[in-house]
Amino acid sequence: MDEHNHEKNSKDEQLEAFRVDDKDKALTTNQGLKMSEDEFSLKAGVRGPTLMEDFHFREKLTHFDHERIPERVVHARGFAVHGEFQLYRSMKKYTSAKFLQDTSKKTPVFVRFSTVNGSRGSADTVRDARGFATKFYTEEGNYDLVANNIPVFFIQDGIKFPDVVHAFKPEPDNDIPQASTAHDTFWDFVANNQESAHMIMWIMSDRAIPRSFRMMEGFGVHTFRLVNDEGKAHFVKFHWKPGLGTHSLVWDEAHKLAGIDPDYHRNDIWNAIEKGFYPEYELGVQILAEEDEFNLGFDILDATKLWPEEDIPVIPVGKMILNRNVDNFFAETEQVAFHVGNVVPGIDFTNDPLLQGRLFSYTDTQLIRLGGPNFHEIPINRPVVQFHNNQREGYHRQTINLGKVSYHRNSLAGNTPAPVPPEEGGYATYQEKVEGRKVRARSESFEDHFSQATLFWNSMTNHEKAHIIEAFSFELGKVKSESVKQQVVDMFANVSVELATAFAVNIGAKPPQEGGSGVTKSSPALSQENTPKTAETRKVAIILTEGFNGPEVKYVLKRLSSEGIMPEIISETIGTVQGTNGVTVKAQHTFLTAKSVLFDAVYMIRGSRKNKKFNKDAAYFIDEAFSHYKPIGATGEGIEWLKVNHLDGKPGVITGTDIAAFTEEFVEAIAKHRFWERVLV
Ligand code: HDD
Repeated sequence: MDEHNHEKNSKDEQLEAFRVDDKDKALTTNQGLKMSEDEFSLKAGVRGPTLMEDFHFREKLTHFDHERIPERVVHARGFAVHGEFQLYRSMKKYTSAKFLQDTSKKTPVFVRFSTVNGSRGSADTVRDARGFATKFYTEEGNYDLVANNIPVFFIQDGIKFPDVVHAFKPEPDNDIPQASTAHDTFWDFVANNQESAHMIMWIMSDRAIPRSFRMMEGFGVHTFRLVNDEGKAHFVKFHWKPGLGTHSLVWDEAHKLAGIDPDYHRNDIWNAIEKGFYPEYELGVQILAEEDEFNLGFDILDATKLWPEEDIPVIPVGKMILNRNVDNFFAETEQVAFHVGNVVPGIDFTNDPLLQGRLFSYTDTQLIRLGGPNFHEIPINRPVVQFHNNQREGYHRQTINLGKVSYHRNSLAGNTPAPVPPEEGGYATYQEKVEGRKVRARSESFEDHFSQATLFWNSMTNHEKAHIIEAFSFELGKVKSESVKQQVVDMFANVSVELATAFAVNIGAKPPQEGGSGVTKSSPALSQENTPKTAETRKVAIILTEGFNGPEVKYVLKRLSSEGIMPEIISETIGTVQGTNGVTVKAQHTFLTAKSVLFDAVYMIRGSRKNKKFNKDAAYFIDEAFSHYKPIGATGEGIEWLKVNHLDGKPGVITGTDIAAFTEEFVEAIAKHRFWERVLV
């Protein structure tokens, strides 16, 4: 898809002014001086010493030496894309935010997805929460929804953020392990900070190994406030729901992908957008009247709690479409600066102590990361509306503010820039009544750490439960301290005795005698089994060699493409492969470049009788796909193949001689994604 087909939105137009195309241009220094030589430093004699005078050498090397900026202290590894948001129902009843009132407007957005724990160069598919940060460039200034793909958090108070991050980052003596929480300090933190129980259940679940950024939910986590034109407030939780549904990898697959394609999620979304498969997410809100603040059975200011969707439905209000990749990773993705405190009139905060901690941290971190107080002037961070105030100077200031006045109140500039009354769109903080004594303490209403962790467990299907047990067993299996392992078993006995017993046995700890939180309720919305499933954009590996059945393959490829499925062909060599009836196809891969974990399904057409290595690799490929529960299809000689490899007749293995019927069944299987019942075969 050619990005230039897009109509430029206001953000894109603004960015255009900063784009530079160096192609076909003369090489100059940063001072604009054309240079006649760029490969050799200036020397006294061709074998002599390099001269201090060489300004070109000095400039080139100095700039290079300063190319890196500090990576984000968390969410260092990320990937961002541009898009647009459009409302389908006005939220005027609840909020004066213009971008949530006008259904005819498209608001430009920039979204950065990230892992939390790993360094900038770490792998995409590690077990972790994912960041899902959206900057809305609204007509009233930037609004940032800095969300995660998990609706709750590890801790309840921002003052503990450095502790949880220190515990889950690599251990400080040897900087091991990278991008993994499978180590002693993390689990020691968990066992000794039991408010983490609910979030840990999510982290041990399939949610922490998403199949794609395109297939993740997003959650604002905190309870925020919406305030309408009359000044009336409602509590709100924000949700993003992906059009393709919420889907995951399996752990073995995620592990292998980390080596085979550390950029797996980057490639996935970049390629989808380049091919015109634009990811879509619906914005949803859960609304709670102020009068109901204390009626939910938990404290809505506690960030370890979600509002079950069956109790408070998620109202869909608009759609975000991501339709353009960045031009430059550093300029855009690396330099974008999000802040939970970037709000517009009609959106306000609550006293959630985690949210309050965040309100401090985000500006502070940009100051060190982006090197000064003017990071809002970097093109990707600029609002699409003008900004005017009396802030001046500082590193890298770009704006040339005119006149003598840079203070308020003044008479020389008619007391401008002037504050704007709320009726005319000026931001006014919601006048919440507060009273209390100054205390450092946890509210009693924040003390239940296990009920919702059990709710989550109760809501899982059998295979989801099995994955959680496997994840605990893996992570704690890597923990060296016997005491920490036992503490974690004892802690999670409060969530579910069944769960704690299962992983205690696997890790050689003592299973609990009793426990449970007494919660029997479940919330179907928490299980990924209840999310939409589709064959669209799933990747299918097509295995064939010379002499394949031309008409059949042509038919199947056409039908798969019409469903938005993305087939890629694997053969003995890359390039043209000749089939019967004059049909040729182009193979993109050999088994050297294609591994089964890179695909969602396999279609086996023909192996090679001559090439033993090819046959062996194909068998390994299909066997691995089978063990990851993926749909497998075969026609013609492929059917014999599956028989030899004892896979025919198994769940999700589709074969057929009637090619039309086979194709329909195979497409259906692809839309099912995984055949969990294979655990039993
Ligand atoms: Fe945070 C980055 C999301 C709690 C402090 N956070 C960051 C990013 C996301 C989140 C998505 C990456 C933004 C980007 O792509 O540039 N953070 C969350 C969510 C939280 C949360 C959903 C809990 C509800 N964060 C949290 C707390 C604190 C921080 C409690 C500190 C008190 N977060 C930061 C930070 C980061 C950050 C240190 C690092 C890089 C940055 O801000 O720009 O300020």
